Amino acid sequence: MTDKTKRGQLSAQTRTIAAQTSASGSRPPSPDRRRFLTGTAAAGAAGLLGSGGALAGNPDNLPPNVPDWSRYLGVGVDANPYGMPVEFESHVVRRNVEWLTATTESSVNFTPIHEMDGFVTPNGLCFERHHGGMAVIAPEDYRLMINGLVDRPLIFTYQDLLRFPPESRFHFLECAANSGMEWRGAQLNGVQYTHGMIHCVYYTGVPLKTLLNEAGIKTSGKWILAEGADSSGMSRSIPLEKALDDCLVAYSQNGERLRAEQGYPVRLVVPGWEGNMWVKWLRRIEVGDKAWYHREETSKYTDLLPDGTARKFTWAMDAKSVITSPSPEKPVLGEGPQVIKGLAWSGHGKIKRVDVSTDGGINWQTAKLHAPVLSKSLTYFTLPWSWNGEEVLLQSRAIDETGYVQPEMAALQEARGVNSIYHNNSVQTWLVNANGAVDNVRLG
Ligand SMILES: Nc1nc2c(c(=O)[nH]1)N[C@H]1C(S)=C(S)[C@@H](COP(=O)(O)O)O[C@H]1N2
Ligand SMILES: [Mo]
Repeated sequence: MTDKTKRGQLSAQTRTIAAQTSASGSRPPSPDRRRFLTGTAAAGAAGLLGSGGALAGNPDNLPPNVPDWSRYLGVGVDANPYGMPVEFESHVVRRNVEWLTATTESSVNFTPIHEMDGFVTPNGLCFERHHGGMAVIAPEDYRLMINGLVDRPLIFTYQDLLRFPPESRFHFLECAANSGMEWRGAQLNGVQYTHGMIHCVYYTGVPLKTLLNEAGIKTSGKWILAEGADSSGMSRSIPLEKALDDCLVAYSQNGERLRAEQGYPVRLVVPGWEGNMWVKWLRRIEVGDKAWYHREETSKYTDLLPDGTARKFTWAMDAKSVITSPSPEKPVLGEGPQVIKGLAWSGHGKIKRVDVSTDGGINWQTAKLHAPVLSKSLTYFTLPWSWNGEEVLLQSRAIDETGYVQPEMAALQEARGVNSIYHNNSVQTWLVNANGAVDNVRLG
């Protein structure tokens, strides 16, 4: 397909998106914002990196005047016993899409990944996915039972768990439904909504293997059932091989105890595998000889193929990436030098390379991967870029250490049809308009 045909198809597509987005409630750029951006783009010619930026501060605070904060003492050390982000960053929050679910108890909100500098998600910004609301459990009321095909059924208290030698690791958690709205066409005009069902934190906990060995697995044991203590009592079957490999029974995230939203006091960490297996408020692990029947698995977290069969046991999340800036929430503020930023990840190991295209996938450049590049973790990438004020189509493509290449949507649809909701890891396209505004579009 030539550049021209791509652009031709795109215009029609972009119009549908604008129409769809107005109904989606996901903040389409308002006419005012577009005007503002156009003005900024013109001003940008005066020098993006110079003083003529978009932020016009209070002249009283700018040189040669001496601002208030340089003349008076600030508040003392005890003003904030638990520190919160500065007031000017109050727009950096989790958001949900009201029409997506009937209630907030069985619902989801989204991580503002366009605001992340680097690969670590701050605890307060980790997206939440609850099936029965958020359970709040006092540590003294917490128990973890291990039963089933074991030599010694055991019950651990919270304090018991803290006595085992811990392990700490960064891992991403991606809901299998992340980007699920986008299977049939561009839907949500924001990277927070298209890709924000993901977070990446530094977990500390006990290797699940340690606890299973304490209980002693009978030779007939082949699977575990992980069960949550929330009102949904969510449970999942996990093959014993994975349970003994790299799973953690985690009590910490980013150096502090888990947030209630993330399953305090204890959650299961299943590195690289889809989010629904990471059981929160973990109360029981049963060892069995086969997978349990889960009602949801006939309708949820499996992919319905064109021939009517379901693609099941698709636990590992395939390699994926997305440009987080520019994005619909991060318009281009002016011509000239700037940086394309994004995130890449793979449930199969480390990210080996990320390619970025500014012409809708015709030419590709290699982005810089920022250290550390860790297995089954988010990886932050950047690519310096200069915008000439014309429409461009931005894409990123991740390649992981197994050699797997993130697919185009066309290839994914050929294999899976359009009836899937889950496991959309296709290449995302952003259209940068001539005024700097950015839209979610589908090519071809
Ligand atoms: N007990 C319990 N565990 C749960 C869920 C739940 O509703 N209850 N939701 C699952 C799903 S579908 C996902 S995607 C992840 C979300 O984890 P988070 O809320 O930390 O983002 O938790 C999983 N574990
Ligand atoms: Mo999920």
